[in-house]
Amino acid sequence: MDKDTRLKLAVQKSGRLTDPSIDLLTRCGLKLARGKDQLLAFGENMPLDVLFVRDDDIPDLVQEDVCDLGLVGLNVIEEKRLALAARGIVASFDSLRLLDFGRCRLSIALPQQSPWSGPASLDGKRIATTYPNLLAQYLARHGVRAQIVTLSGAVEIAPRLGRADAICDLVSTGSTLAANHLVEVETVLESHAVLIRTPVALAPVKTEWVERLLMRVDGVQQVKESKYIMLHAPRSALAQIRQLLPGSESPTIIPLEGHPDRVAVHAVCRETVFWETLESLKRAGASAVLVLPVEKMLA
Ligand code: PRT
Ligand code: ZN
Repeated sequence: MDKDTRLKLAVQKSGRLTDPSIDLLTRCGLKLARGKDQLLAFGENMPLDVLFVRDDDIPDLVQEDVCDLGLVGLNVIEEKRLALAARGIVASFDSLRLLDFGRCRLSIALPQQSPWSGPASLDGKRIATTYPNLLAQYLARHGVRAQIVTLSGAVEIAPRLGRADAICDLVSTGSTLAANHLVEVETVLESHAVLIRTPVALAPVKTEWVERLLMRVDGVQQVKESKYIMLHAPRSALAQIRQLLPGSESPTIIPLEGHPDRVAVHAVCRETVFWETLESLKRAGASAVLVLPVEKMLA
């Protein structure tokens, strides 16, 4: 019965995606009661429970319909999709939303002294990775014949140990590569976290909650950079000021009592508001400029 009324969402138990995933759900209004075993957290104010697992298990849980939804890296999903395809199975998870966390890239990197003149330089080489399927796809796309050395971790030390000539691994800041004297030469996949769901039809009450959750996710992602700007300006400078407001739709223009030539302008800006923008606004004649954070937004 419960399975028909409560959504189950898989989230990484402990890793890079855990905190931003919980943060997103909290911003979407979910209050979680975490039980003693901490594997399953009960949603107190939504019919949505969270299952904490290893990120690699998330596509399977959605594929096998144990969970309706999952928050996981695109790298994990795409690797899984290819692994299933190799076994003649069509992956059954749909990406619902790209999320603005977990950003990284799956890249090819070589020891500093290795020559590089494009993918053909990998011909006949051994490449260590934990993403054999994505790497194989990349090599095939470039017509390169190389040996894939599949490891379960510590890929970055494989060249030093003499186990590989190159690696294909996740990179975010690049400091791990630098510390291991490796140079990033090609991007195989740009990645970020995604919200996935089972393609299996859900009970109406669950579908409704998926839609509500998506609307809230969109709202949360939109407000991250958004600011509410209030300022006073000469009527004559309005056109210029509107152009200066980053990513804003039609602002609200309010007359100022006793100042027929000046107005108050209120606008939501969907892009970062830099000091430079405020300085330009001031030069255009704006005064009393206030920049406020936006907490929630519903289009
Ligand atoms: O235990 P579990 O299997 O759940 O966790 P895990 O160890 O497999 O995953 P975890 O927590 O390391 O990463 C989870 C997801 O975060 C990945 O699948 C990616 O989608 C995303 N992500 C974002 C990253 C990175 N950034 C990242 N930098 N995953 C791994 N890294 C590694 C990188 O390979 C390097 O070894 O972190 C190290 C530091 O990177 P630099 O470039 O900042 O030095
Ligand atoms: Zn993992």
